[in-house]
Amino acid sequence: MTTITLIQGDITRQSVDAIVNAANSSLLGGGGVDGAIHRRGGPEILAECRKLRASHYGKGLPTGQAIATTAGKLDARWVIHTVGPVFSDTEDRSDLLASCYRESLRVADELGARTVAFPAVSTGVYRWPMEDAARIAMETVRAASTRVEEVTFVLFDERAYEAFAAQLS
Ligand code: AR6
Repeated sequence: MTTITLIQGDITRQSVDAIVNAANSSLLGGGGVDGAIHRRGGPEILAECRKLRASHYGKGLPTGQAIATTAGKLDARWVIHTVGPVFSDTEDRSDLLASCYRESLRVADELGARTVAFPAVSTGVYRWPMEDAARIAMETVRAASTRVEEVTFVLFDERAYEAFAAQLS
């Protein structure tokens, strides 16, 4: 069984085996949680992202997939970078969002990570409605078969925290 914990806060401050980054397919950084992770983690993470891009993801990391780098100066062993879908009013991309959580946990298992922190993937720049994103995140993590012992959702503000908390009951 995986324990699910919710906290309101900054994911770059978490002490866990792996921190998940809501990246974009370029793997070259951006704003939001991605910017915060690279800022606090230092240039080592970006250097590794560049190498992975050159060796495996010349066209970018596809949406819904996940890859790992070391975590630089963060208090974690790894950063797992996943690419969430941009929300669409006309197309159901829920499977891609669920895939971010599933694939991140699969990578975590490969690494041997036991504690993993997730942000609310796609709910910022990518505009996914928070309540729906919370439902998909929780359902997917609950249904996952993984050796990860604790998943912590690190929600940046109260609205996000409340949306995830509503899914617990
Ligand atoms: N800790 C935890 N959550 C955070 C933090 C933080 N330090 N900072 C922001 N959030 P976003 P996306 C929340 O935009 O929607 C980037 O430019 C934020 O409030 O970071 O998947 C990438 O490079 C929101 O709820 O990611 C991509 O281009 C959630 O994290 C694009 O944004 C996700 O917001 C990805 O967009």
